[in-house]
Amino acid sequence: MVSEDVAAAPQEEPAAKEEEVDLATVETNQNVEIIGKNFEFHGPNGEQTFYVKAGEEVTLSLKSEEGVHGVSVDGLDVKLDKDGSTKFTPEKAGEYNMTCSVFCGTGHGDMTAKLVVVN
Ligand SMILES: [Cu+2]
Repeated sequence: MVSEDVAAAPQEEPAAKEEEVDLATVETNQNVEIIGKNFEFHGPNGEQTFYVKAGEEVTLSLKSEEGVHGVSVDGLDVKLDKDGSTKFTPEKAGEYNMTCSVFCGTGHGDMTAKLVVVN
């Protein structure tokens, strides 16, 4: 049933871009679990965007499965310099970049994830 005539069907692309998320109804999870690898961050389900509610405590945790990494949330005073967890309460809705806070090698700059705080 696989025909080369049927070129890429774009509607079945895996969710590489998450632009169509409705922030009013998006599912949030105050438990942000990040897995660090050489060289990427992702959640338990492969996600790289994490949605949390403003004004409620968030637990951010990092577990490095490969390499040694840290996580820093740009624009919020939140940082993990090694595996472990920390708690914070984001007050303002918005998008925050999470980057690796430990220089871990050639792919260090690729280690990003996004924290989206919704009201
Ligand atoms: Cu890193």
